Amino acid sequence: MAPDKTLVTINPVTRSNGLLKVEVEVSGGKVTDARCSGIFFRGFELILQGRDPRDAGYYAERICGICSTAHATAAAMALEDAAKIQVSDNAVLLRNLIFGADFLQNHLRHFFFLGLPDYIDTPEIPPFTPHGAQRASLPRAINDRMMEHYRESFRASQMAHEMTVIFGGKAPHVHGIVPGGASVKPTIDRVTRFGAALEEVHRFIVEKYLPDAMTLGEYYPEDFQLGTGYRNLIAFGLFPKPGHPGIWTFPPGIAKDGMLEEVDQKAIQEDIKHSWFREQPKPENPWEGVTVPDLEKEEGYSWVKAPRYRGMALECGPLARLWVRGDYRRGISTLDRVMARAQDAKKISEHMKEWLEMLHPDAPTYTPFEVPKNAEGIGLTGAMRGPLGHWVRIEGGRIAHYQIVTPSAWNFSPRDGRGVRGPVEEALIGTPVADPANPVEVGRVVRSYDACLACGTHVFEPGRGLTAFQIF
Ligand code: NFE
Ligand code: MG
Repeated sequence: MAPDKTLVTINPVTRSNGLLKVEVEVSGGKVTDARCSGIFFRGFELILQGRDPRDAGYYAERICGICSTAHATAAAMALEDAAKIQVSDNAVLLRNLIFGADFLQNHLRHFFFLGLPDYIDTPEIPPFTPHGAQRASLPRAINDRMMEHYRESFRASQMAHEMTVIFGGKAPHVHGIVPGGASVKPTIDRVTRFGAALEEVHRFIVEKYLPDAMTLGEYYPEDFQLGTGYRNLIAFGLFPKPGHPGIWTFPPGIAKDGMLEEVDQKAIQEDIKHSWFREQPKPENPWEGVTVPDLEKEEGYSWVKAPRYRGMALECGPLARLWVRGDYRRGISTLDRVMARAQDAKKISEHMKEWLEMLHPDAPTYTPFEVPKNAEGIGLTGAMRGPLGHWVRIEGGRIAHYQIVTPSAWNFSPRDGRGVRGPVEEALIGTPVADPANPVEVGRVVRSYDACLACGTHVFEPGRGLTAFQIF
């Protein structure tokens, strides 16, 4: 490292899900290199081996407390693909509503609890203390109004969780999404309760969340220059359209150099050159890829694998998905991610109102699912942070192979064997850092991706000589 360079370690990055370490090299007041490390390993793909396939969703959901419904959905879809069954329209609607409510909960919590304290002057009381170098350029009245919305968002995100519970049974880690459909009937009382809560949450999104996100755009325009990254995006299809098998409410796609392409799952490979997994001759598609931890690997610096698409590192999240659908094309940056997520919440809540109207109290919600003796299946779905894939191979009626590729693995991947940085590592390059002792700018870029390292790493190993760092 050149003498004018400072190495700054943020560990863990606070106000994110799971344990993420970010190391940046700062030179001339800017980030010149970056490394993102997922610093815990949980081994869910290994835990699933040899189990009854019907348990896959229940185990996989426990990867995460914030996007558990995404894993329930992907697991159910993978098993339905293996069993070659189609779920009923009523089941599609119920699952979209359960999953949609979990999206709203996630986006509200991310904006108000995790992201907003980077932009407003917060009171000097826990959980906001100790105050770091806060950057608060908002007029006092606007700042106070947003703090008020911060408090109100507790109620709104709680109501979104309650909606998940009405059809999902519990939250997080719903019981209501099963291979074959949904397990809870849409009785009139449930539909009514869901509708009333949806109305209230939708109103909060339209009247408070979305305007607040736009206000940040007005007062912090410099953040449109921050965290731009590769500008290449990926989305999987999200929310199947009832009555239209294979068609999605939010379509899948790749935006590369501004051009849209279709997604081919066969072009996805996971590179593990810099991940703590046993070396393999080449990057593998999840059908061949395995999970064999190797903590002694010298080049390793993360428990996150590096998903690549034809060798490309692609960014994902609400911005990528709305970009592919043509709903948001303002730009690709830190603040664009924040604003697109707010738009996403509004659009999802509007779709949910339509789906609720389409539910039929007497139509079937479940198609009998039998575990196939030997079969393979893939479940691909959009999730809160981007594309999620589950790959399952069943042999002798048990799970023989299970691979999971999560959104946060795409975004927070380490370098690959060709030295290509992960998307967030790349996005950090050029970030101005006014005070290396308090690198708040780095935190803002990282948080715009709504990191979830619980999903990304899917044996917690404390220590490793890492320093704790508080950057609130
Ligand atoms: Ni734990 Fe998750 C989402 C999945 S990973 S949050 O969304 O899948 O990014
Ligand atoms: Mg995996």
